Amino acid sequence: MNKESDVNSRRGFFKLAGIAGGAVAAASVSRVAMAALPEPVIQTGTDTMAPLVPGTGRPYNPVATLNGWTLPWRMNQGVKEFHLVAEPVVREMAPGFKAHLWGYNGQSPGPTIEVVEGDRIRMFVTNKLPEHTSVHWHGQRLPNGMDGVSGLTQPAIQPGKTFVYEFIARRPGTFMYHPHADEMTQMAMGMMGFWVTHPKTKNPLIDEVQRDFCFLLNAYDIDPGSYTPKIMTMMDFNLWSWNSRIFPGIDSLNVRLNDKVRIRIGNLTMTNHPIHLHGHEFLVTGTDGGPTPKSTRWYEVTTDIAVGQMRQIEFLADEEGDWAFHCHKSHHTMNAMGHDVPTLIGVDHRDVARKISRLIPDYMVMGERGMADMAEMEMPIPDNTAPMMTGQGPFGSVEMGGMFSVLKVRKEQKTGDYKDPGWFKHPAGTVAHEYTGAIAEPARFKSEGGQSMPRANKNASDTVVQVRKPSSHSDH
Ligand SMILES: [Cu+2]
Repeated sequence: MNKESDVNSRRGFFKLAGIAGGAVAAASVSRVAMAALPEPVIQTGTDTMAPLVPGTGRPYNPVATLNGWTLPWRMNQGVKEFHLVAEPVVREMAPGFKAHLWGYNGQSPGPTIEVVEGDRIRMFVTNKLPEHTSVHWHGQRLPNGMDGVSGLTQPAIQPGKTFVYEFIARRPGTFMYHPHADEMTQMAMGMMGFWVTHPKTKNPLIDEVQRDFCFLLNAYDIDPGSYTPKIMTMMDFNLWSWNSRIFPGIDSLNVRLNDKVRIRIGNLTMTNHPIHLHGHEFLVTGTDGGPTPKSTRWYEVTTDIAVGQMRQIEFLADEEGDWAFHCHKSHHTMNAMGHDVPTLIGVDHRDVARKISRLIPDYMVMGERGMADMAEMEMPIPDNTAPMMTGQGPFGSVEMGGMFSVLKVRKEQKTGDYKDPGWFKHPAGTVAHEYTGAIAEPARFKSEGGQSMPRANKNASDTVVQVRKPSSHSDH
């Protein structure tokens, strides 16, 4: 995540700040560019870009977009001009796994838009998709005709056309943008992005923080071995992603010990995601509606983010370590589950699977001792399939995928440095370890206890059931 955007600097159009130095970005615009549309800035890398320190306009503390970037703008007589290009993109969702998506400016999700409360925004949107589109500025106060609902508030932007949206960013907060034209297709294909309006002056409900991250929850249904999402899917997604990346392809969130940290999370999937942080308690300080009143805040370690919602969480990172940060729906920390695959717990199928996969490329089986097997076996999987649960930690496989990352809190992390510090070096004697001493008989539950009333139609014999690992993936 420490690569500078060579695309941006090569063009000399905008420069991103150095990752550690906090150098101020220079914005210079050629005379040709001033006369025409702002040249679109395209980004094809998947690293978390250093926050874009504003070179023009009111100052603010920029956000870091997880495995993403902020779109540079140009100032044109006091108006901030951006150029979004809606287009097909290739997104590497995890190392070795690429998806053919739709997005903006070379990426899905699109770049984060950062402005300041009171800014006048002019947003050029060029449509390079094979069908019409529009952009809805989710959560914004704006003139009705700028709301981006094709058919209702504007004609759709036809392929090859450029539209312009113009409005004032009236209230500070976290917003999203996405098409409001053939949404089912376009959002299932990855068209979405973040928008942050920073406060103009000190706001009693918006604290200053040392780290400010943002990412979108999104989901795809891409068959093993294929490249393009299935757009009709409503329930059976198999790739649960943050900013169209899946663990272990999601960058860690790296902070300095005792940093105040803000994370803005938007949900543009078809289901809710209880997002859970280890080792710290956080407050929900904002929604898409703006900062929450202080009297409504309470500490949590999990917050549910419903469909179409944004939640902004804040905490003091005062515990050193590598803290898991993930969706608490266990199916959402898995990748590329085959649907309708048989449960084969108790069967050693490694050799069988290899043979079958030669005949049926999509064939996958569940692990014989539960799903943890899948992480360690060298399962033959079709080309371009996201590996299942392959995060490798310092102590072995993490057995996770999908919506999972790590909050890394370090004493020696420098202010403003977002680089990955590597694995936590645990102080001696602070890691759970095998116990080899004598073990007393453990206490065990002895009786099921009573009941509130006698049961009618009691069966002649008792029934005992066995819990099986789920064999399908359809009930989430
Ligand atoms: Cu989830």
